[in-house]
Amino acid sequence: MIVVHHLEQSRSTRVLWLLEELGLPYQLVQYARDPTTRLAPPELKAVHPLGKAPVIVDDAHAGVVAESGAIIEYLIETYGNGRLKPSLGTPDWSEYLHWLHFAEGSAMLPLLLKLYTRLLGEGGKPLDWRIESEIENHFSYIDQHFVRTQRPYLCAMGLSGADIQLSFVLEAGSARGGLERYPAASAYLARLQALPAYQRALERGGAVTPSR
Ligand SMILES: N[C@@H](CCC(=O)N[C@@H](CS)C(=O)NCC(=O)O)C(=O)O
Repeated sequence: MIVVHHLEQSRSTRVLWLLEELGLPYQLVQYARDPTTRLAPPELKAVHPLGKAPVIVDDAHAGVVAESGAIIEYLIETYGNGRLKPSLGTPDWSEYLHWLHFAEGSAMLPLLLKLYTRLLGEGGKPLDWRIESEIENHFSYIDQHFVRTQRPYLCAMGLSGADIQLSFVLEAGSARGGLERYPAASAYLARLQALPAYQRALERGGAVTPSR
């Protein structure tokens, strides 16, 4: 059985959601964050040297897989039977790849920079304008995608692994406040949150972000 190493209030909820969408059984190993630093506990380093979540262990095939985008691709390719991804070589497929990689490769960076520079207090202020303008850049890009395409999900085919991967960016945006400035992106997040498999992932793994 697939084992999911899940850190509370984190990106790893995406993996639970995907497994729920695919209807695959999985064993959940839960980790609590350090209450002061919010970092993962050292036990996660025994699973993967980076000590971060998510990590899965699938002894039937790959063994240990870390990095949420890789895990999503791995699970869809191994167990999806064509579900949750567009057909190879189509324009929808290249869009799928774009969004799948955009989430961690581009959109998370300014959010993380904001998190860290806030800890610097006044010292972080000179960077604020650039970080805020990059957050605006990425969120309006997502918002405008939905305005332009009028699609319910990122790809023309419907719900895909890219939506699951991008969901955490919007959850993080909602947790910091201000997501309502992007109405199409906000409505998209609400659509994702209403999906039954998403709800089941929350029931098993708890909230995605701390309550505001
Ligand atoms: N790009 C990686 C990021 C992994 C990551 O930073 N995970 C966070 C959870 S949201 C974590 O484990 N943080 C705790 C720590 O760094 O100690 C992925 O998408 O899997």
